[in-house]
Amino acid sequence: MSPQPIPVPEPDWNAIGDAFREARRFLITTHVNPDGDGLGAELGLWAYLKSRGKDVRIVNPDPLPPRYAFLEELGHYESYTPAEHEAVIADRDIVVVLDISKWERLDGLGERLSRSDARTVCIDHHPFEANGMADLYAVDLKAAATGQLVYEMIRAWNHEVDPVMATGFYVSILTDTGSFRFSNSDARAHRVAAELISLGLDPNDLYEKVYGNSSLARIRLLGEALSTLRVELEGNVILLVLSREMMDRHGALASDTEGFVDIARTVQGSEGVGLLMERADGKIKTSLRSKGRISVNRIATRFGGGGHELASGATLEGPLDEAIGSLLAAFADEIARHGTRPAG
Ligand SMILES: [Mn+2]
Repeated sequence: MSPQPIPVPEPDWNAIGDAFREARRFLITTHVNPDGDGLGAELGLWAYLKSRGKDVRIVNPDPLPPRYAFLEELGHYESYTPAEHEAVIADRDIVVVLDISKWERLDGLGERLSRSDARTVCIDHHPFEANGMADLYAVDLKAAATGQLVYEMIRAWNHEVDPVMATGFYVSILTDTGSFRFSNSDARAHRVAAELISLGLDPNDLYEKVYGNSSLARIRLLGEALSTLRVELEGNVILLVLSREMMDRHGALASDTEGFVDIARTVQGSEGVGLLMERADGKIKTSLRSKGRISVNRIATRFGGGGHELASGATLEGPLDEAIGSLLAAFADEIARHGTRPAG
């Protein structure tokens, strides 16, 4: 028997507006390995709350990836350490969790926040699991980015969007749509982007800051990853495998691998793509993509991860060879669910 679908809590901006009005001290956070959407949504919400005279801190499980260092000129991002943040967390009225709806994806910070007395508001566009994380949810699976939802929230309150907020929201949409290429690049995402541009934002400048700024290590690692990519399951699955040795030899950071999986996804004829990266702690970070027929969210969920139907991720136990085997077995099951394509 398949489980009953869980009703998705649609955004009730009035309820969130009431909660925000009453509160003074805010903490904003997003998932581990923060991406452009989480970080952009945080910046926009941070700038909005500041403009309302609120005491607001962005505290994340991980530091800002170097690619997004330019956001630091606009907002202030903190990386969680228990000693430094205990007092901050203890006096918060509201915790706003962006781009994720489960504490597990916030590591130790999530564990601490789950014991906080603060009200929790979750704004997200990932498949929803009713897990009681938040007091108030705004989940919209059709939103291209969480930053787009935060923008729509602020506009629903008839508040002006200033250049800092606009930058955050645009970075959210730009990165979560893969520069307006993915299936979520709908009219609504373009409309919001157009509104942000009409506020004076420079799309080329932001594109260059996010994508035109690769470290040499990233490009060299990409070259090696592409020349060693593996074609598996009769051509249905492409794997990019990044061993610790490769990462270290190129001096690459985990954040340098962002987007590699989307390049591999362009290979014709495959159903899905997986990137496996061996972390310093021996665990294997994976990013998964589907070309449309299979659900990589279902695969990621098997390993305690998640995401969207066509783009997901999870962290697997090492060693690398075993993780490759487990992932391929999960891909094989998922492909079998949908039947194989006719040959030729
Ligand atoms: Mn997102």
